[in-house]
Formats: sequence, C-alpha cells, structure tokens
Amino acid sequence: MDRKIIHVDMDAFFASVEIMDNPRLKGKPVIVGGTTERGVVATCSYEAREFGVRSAMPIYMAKAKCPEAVFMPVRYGRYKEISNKIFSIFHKITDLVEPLSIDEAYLDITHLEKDPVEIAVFIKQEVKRQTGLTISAGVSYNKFLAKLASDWNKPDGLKIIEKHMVPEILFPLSISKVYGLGQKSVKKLNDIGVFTVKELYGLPKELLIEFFGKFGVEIYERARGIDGREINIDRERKSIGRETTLRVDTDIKDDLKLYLNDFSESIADTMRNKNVSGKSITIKIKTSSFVNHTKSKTLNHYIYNKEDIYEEALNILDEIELMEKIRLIGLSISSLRENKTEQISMF
Ligand code: TTP
Ligand code: MG
Repeated sequence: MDRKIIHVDMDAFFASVEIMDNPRLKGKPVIVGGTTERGVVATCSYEAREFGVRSAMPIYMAKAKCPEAVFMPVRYGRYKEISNKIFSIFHKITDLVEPLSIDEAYLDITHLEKDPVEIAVFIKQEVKRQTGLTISAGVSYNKFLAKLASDWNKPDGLKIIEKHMVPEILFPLSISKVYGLGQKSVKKLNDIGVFTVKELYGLPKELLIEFFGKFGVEIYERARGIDGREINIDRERKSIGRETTLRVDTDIKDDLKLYLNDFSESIADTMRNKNVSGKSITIKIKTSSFVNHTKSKTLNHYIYNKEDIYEEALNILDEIELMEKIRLIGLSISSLRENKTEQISMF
C-alpha cells in the first residue's frame, strides 16, 4: 500500500515573524540577519526575494541589491516559541513527526482514515489561527515528492502530487531539485550533458552506479519518483549532546574549551546512565550572524568516558577556523551502541 506523507514548511519564517510583530513592515522588503556588514542574511520576505536577496548572502550584498530593505536582527527565542506551537499542532495529528529544522517537518499519516488533503488544510488553518502565520504543505506518497510539493506554490501553498502526475512534474525539473544530488554530483552530470530529470531518467542504472557507487541506485529511483526513506522520529534521540548560548560572543578558543570540558563531563554522565558508547563526535557552532556550522569526526573505536570525549572534541576544535565570533557552541556524540555487560563493570 502507498504511504501518505505530508511535508510542511513555514513561509519566509524569521521574516514573517518580524513582520507580524512589527506591522509597519507589511508589504516591504524585510531582511533578517546579522546586523554588521560582515553578517549574512538568515532569510528575507518574498518582497526582498524579488530583488535577488537570498539566505546566506552577505549583508553588504543584500544592501546593494535592495537598498530600501528594512534590516532586522535575529530573535531566535521568539522563533523557537512559534516553532514549539507548530510542532504541537503536528503532534496532535500523529506521533510520526520528523523535524527537519525549526520550521519544517515530515508527517507520516498513512495510518489515518481522514483524507490527507483535509489534514493538510487543517494544519494550515490551525497554524494560521494559533500563530498568525502561513505554512506551505505538500502531500504525496513519499518524502521526496512531499517536499517538492510543499515548495511548489509557496507562500501559503498546498500541492498534492499523485502517482500519475509524476513524469509530468519531475521531467522538466533541473536535476538540482532531486533530493540527494549536491552541487558536485550536479556538476558531474552536467558535464555529460544531463541537466533535466528527463535526461537523468534516460541514463541506465549501471551508469549511475559506476558514477556514484551504491548511491547511484537511489538517484535512479528518484528520477522515477521512488523514495523509500522512512519517517525518522528518533532523529534527536540517536545522539547525546549539550549546547549553550554564550553570555558574550567570542572567537577565543580557550574560552570555548571550558564549555567543551563541561559538556564532555555531562555527556559522559548521560552515557553511563544509558549504558552506551559512541564513536562520532560533532561540534556545532552558531556564529554571531546566526549561521550554523557543524564539524564531525568518526573514530574507529567506541568511547564513553569524559577524557576521551574531551580529547576528541579538542581535536575537532583545532580544525575549526573561526572567521567571526560565535554565539552558541554544542557538542554531541552519536553512532551509539549499547555496552556489553563487561564494559558496565568497568564504570
Ligand atoms: P527555510 O524554510 O529554508 O526558509 P524560509 O522559511 O525563510 O523561507 P521559505 O518560504 O522559502 O521556506 O528556513 C527557515 C528559517 O531558517 C529561515 O526563516 C531562517 C533560517 N535560516 C537561516 O538562518 N540561514 C539559512 O541559510 C537558511 C536557509 C535558513
Ligand atoms: Mg521555511
């Protein structure tokens, strides 16, 4: 039986919140981001997008493209508050919610009797009623197509992609729209004259495997609208981590080490309680202009004690180049496995 998947994503999220909280901004190009010239755009209103402004663009460039724009600083706490509200709406519908980011999630509603489109409409109405903001929704039978659908007629969009529509919808698209195809892979395919999904569809599976290894099979399937990925509700529980917003933004690594030391101790405590070891360590930082970066390292052995975690965290920190001050640091360990009994007695 086909699954029923909804993908939902708030429209121009940070900018829409700023406009709602400051009604004088309505109808204007609004850019939310780092307030210094060195900062970057977090997001902008659709009015600003018409001038070519985009997420992650340096502020000075955004100013050049759209001098009349209103620039607003990022208020993360406020966005998180609204994010919590929309996620409780999703959870009222089903437990099978996979969060993708602060404003975006997949819902698996296969098990529900109600018509998927009615459910999507209900989410849109509830989000509007409880937050005052619009969310776009896409409905289809897998994640790839549901996400494509929610993006189809943003803002305030609703699109259903049914099986029979797939060739017509997918074929004209640029291959950069295919989930899993990053810039490098797109370039590789462009180099052999493949630009659209239709052209990708024409390539034999064997060639894609030769090009991309195991992943080639997935690309072959995507071009046919096939995507077997399950909803992953455990995304967050599969790692153990700590993070904190700094009292003062800093770019001094010695200050950051103090945080990593505390985190390592606290993570090791939790790991002991859960009786697990892990072998992937990740440092996450958020810069003063609210850009997230993560850097990970996977070891070829499992670790669980504080000293080992801290040592690996320092190795990763060494490799991070701090181009600007940071406002948040986090440390987490993943690729977890349960300890064998012998290991427990060692604690
Ligand atoms: P998105 O959902 O990617 O963007 P959006 O909601 O602003 O616009 P759209 O209507 O196209 O969905 O990201 C959600 C929020 O995450 C966005 O409002 C700001 C933040 N963000 C950043 O801070 N930096 C980034 O580079 C991106 C892409 C998003
Ligand atoms: Mg969004």
